[in-house]
Amino acid sequence: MGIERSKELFAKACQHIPGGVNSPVRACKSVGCEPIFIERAAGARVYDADGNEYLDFVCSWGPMILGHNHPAVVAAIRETLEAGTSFGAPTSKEIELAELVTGALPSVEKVRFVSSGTEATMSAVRLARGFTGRSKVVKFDGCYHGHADSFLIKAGSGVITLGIPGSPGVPEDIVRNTLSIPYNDVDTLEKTLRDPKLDIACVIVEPAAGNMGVVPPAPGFLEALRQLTSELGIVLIFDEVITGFRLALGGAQEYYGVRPDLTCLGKIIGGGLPVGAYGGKKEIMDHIAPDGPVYQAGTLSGNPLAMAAGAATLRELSRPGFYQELETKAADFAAQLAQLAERHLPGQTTLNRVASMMTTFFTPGPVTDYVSAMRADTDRYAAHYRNMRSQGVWLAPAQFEAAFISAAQTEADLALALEKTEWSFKNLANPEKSR
Ligand code: KE4
Repeated sequence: MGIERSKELFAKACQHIPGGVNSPVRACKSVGCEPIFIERAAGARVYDADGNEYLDFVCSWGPMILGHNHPAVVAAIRETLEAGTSFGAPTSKEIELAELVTGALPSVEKVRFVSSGTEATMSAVRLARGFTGRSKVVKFDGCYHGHADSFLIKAGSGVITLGIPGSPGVPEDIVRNTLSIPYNDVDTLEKTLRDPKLDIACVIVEPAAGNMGVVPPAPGFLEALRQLTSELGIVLIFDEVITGFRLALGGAQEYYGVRPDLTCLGKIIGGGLPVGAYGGKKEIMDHIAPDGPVYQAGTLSGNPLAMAAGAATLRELSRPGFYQELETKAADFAAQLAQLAERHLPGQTTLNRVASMMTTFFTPGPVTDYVSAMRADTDRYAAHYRNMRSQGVWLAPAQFEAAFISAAQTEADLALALEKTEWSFKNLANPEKSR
């Protein structure tokens, strides 16, 4: 499994691109190895620049729920490409994807397409502020909503944390309007939202968290969030960039039966091309330019190729039985994975799963929020990542991410992944013995 060509490419990339990558996590810094450069992908597999084959559980960080190069998606892109790539004018392709999104998500009466999840969440927060005339945004420790300034604040230390910049370049007066509180903590949530000194415009939440590793909402958490924000006239934003069309055709809001005021989408709705979206109640969305005064725009928003890829993907996801089949595969895989962990690393791991997204935390657990997730042994995760990649199984290069099951992975693929996992767990348990 030599990766010499990837190493050469990485060295070259580092001369021209910060860190040699266009998104930090791809540099594999937290798993102590160099990144592999992917040359092509098909179905459940990716192939690196040295010709090595990997069973893919990264799924491009979520979008590739159908697997790579699904024939229907490729055909839709090819057909659209023949007619041109970008016009800077409306096309019927945007209506097609908008109808699929609003048809799947009853809470989304109107939707605006953008080109990334960050654009979606950034715009949704601006809209909530414009609609309410208030300024404060409440988020949750461990939840990630993209890299817009107002989201890059240090995670709280378990209490209400007024925005402390989480990155250089983010001015204090920007993040002063963002509060971060613990996920799944209804008491702190209620105290914060009812604080008369805080003019809160919105709460933004990952309805099932994926960015501290997978952390499900505690029973009653989303319901309390919905009840409090409705009572207090606060806009509830579900950031469904990961969970949208992942947990169910109707996303987390269908899966958990809680409807937000605004929803942010990305990843899957682009079918592998750059798409983000935000949408929700008509009375709120009608505040967006050109109908209303809240400004948001984008040169490549609604790009026809991306719309076609997204629409082809959602049509496949709409097939009866799709999510049931995915759930059966994911549940069976997770059950066997947990058994292997208990056998070889007893009491040392926690497996959190929500539908077809899951994380093995190397900590006894339970993992229910940011503080408990941070107890994970990231060195052990790094060793597991390197083990699995050496065996041709490609996991997320960071403990605090999700592994994704795709429709393209077969029973045989998942059995192979479990076999390699058992080898790795044995190696982690007895590093000397299984060199
Ligand atoms: P993008 O701007 O990366 O398209 O989306 C930002 C975003 C917003 N909301 C949620 C819940 C997200 O998970 C993301 C992006 N997810 C990360 C991985 N967890 C993308 C991977 C990366 O940063 O390279």
